Amino acid sequence: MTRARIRPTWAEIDLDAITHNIKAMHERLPKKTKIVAVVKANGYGHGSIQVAKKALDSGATSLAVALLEEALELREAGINAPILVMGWVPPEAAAIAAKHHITLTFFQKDWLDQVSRMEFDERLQLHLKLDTGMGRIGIRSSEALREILYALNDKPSIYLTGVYTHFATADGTNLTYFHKQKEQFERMLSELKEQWSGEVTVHIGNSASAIRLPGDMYDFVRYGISMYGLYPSQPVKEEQAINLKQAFSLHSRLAHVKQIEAGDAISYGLTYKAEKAEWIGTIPIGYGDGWIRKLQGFSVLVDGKRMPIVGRICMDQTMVRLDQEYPVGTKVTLLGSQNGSFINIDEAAAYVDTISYEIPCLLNERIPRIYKGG
Ligand code: PMH
Repeated sequence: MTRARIRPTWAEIDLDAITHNIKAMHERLPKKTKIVAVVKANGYGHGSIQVAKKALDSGATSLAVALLEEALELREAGINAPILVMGWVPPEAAAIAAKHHITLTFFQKDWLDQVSRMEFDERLQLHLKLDTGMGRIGIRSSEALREILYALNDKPSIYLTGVYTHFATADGTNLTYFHKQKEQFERMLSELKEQWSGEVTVHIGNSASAIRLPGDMYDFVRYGISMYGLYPSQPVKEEQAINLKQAFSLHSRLAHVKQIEAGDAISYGLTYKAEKAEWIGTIPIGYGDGWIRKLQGFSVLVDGKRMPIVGRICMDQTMVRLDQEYPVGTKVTLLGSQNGSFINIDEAAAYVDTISYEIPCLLNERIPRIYKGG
């Protein structure tokens, strides 16, 4: 049963911003380099199905996720585009992937041995992951590469369609390690080509590397954070190589407005005390929604003006100091724009000492996503 939307707290996803951000990346990339829309973790909290559909309509040619479950959700929504699962999938689940034409990532010989003994109706497509310095998953040595390529020979139920790596520092100020990783990838790729005659697609870039070195991206870029209109880091933002539009905004409405007296305190622990008579608004959002307690002291927009969050953020409610009385039901914008003012997700992320990626991911399914555009 889909439940009626009752609570006045919602996230708005501007799908036209997704189109804008894909076009902005396309303009930088050479014609041969395609875009894979990364929609893992529910499309970085934006909604994987809606974003995937819009991304494909806007020029992305395929999708990438972290889990097989996420790929199946996209298939169940009727999406037929190629999907790559970038994380480790238990070998027993390979048949499900084959059945739904979902490409899996592999990098372990034992995994390959187990999967290659299975029979599938459709051949299972595989991308080989090379660990060139991220230290997470992937083949790390020439010996391991040789061994796994040898094991791939004459396997009728599977085939290698791609090879890729991931950078650990593409968004930083010092790119020495990035270039080291890139050289290591080039070395391993040429070894692969010596030992493997089949056609493979090659992809190495996330948003940061694609923005910075669009000409070096081989066949695909795995476009994640910047497709959502967020910069991978402050240094990349400051380089101003690409103009992005934030797709995600977060809104609510004042549920209660009251005047308090000098000396009155607000919320658990009484961490905020009014120095004079003040108007306080209560917003129905809290850490149970992923609006985390560390945001105490950050601002929200009411009437296009910044109002500070006062007192502890509770599980379901947050209080703000208002500059005047406002009626119950007045719109509050917690992230995004209102009447010409804007609260950037980067700013919220910096305030709680994290990265922009984490903010929409944290805002959970208690907050309905409303789609605009497309
Ligand atoms: N490729 C892989 C393998 C990834 O893990 C990610 C993001 C991307 C591409 C897209 O990167 P971008 O969003 O910077 O464009 N993965 C993660 C992660 O695991 N934690 O934060 C981002």
